[in-house]
Amino acid sequence: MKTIFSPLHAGHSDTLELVAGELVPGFEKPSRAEFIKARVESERLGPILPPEAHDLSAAKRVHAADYIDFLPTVWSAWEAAGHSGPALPFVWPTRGLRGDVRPHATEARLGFYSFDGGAPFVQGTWDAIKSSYDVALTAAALVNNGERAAFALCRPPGHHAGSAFMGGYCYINNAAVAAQWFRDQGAARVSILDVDYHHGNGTQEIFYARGDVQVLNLHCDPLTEYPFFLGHADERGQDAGEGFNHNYPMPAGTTWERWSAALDDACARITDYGPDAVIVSLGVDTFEKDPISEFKLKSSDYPLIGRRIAGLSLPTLFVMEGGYAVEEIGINTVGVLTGFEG
Ligand code: Q9C
Ligand code: ZN
Repeated sequence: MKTIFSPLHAGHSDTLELVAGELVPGFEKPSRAEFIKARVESERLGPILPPEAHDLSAAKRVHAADYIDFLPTVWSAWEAAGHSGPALPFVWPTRGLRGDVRPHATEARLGFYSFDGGAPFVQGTWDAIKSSYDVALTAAALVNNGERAAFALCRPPGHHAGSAFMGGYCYINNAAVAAQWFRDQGAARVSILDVDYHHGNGTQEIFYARGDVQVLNLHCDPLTEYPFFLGHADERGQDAGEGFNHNYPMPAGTTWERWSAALDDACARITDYGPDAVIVSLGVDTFEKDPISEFKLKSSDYPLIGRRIAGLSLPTLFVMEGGYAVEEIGINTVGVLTGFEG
């Protein structure tokens, strides 16, 4: 299959994140994408092509326009305020505070448009976000034009980004953008299968009241794992979306046996739903050696994921999400893709 990749991801670098009271180098770093690209090449998965530039209208189909318009302004406003290190929020309009005021200070605007402090901005962040969005749409177009599958090597990832919030290394929800784009091209129904270790809270929020995009999430139980405040088993969708959201929270320590049973159940639900296309939010932070995760999947399990997804016999778009064991991220990610190709 073809891979879409942009080198502009690399400008989103030297970020910081808060871990246990200390600011440390961000886990979501450029080498992730470079290791994946190198493995695509060494495994001869197929051609690696650059994205085509898109305007932001497809982003505004799933995100609030004011949120999308804010993102390109962050770094220059942060610099103009006299800062040089990564831009991070530290205040949020939580319960009991005013959600209707619009402060002018950049740190406050960052808090208004985020659910955590996990989406830092540096000089190259906007160009990376935009390139990741272009990568997703370009790969989606390949599938829409008849390719059986395509790989959007997106960086930064997207599944924690909601209609008007960033967080968890995510800014634009690339998988959600692609799902809506398929709908706008004439697909009646689309399924999003999120296999990242963390619950795709942004994706769920975007489609929660819709029946035309089915969302299935396999992840670590948010009672004990990030993002905590969404992703529980009783969240089934609302209004027109009732019954079209499915969460599979699993405990820390989960291995292939339990994880694959959830995958089988999710795949059966996709078949029952009968979508025109499936989008896989492909995180490989389920890996046993992932530095921030607690699942125990092995490298030999990843081709089996691809094989099971291929069994759906649907046009399939793979969109890169998480995975932080950089030495093995290429092996595991491309393992899914080669397993899919059989
Ligand atoms: N320092 C994705 O996988 N919390 N995002 C990390 C460990 C944030 C993960 C805590 C995890 C975000 C796309
Ligand atoms: Zn993740």
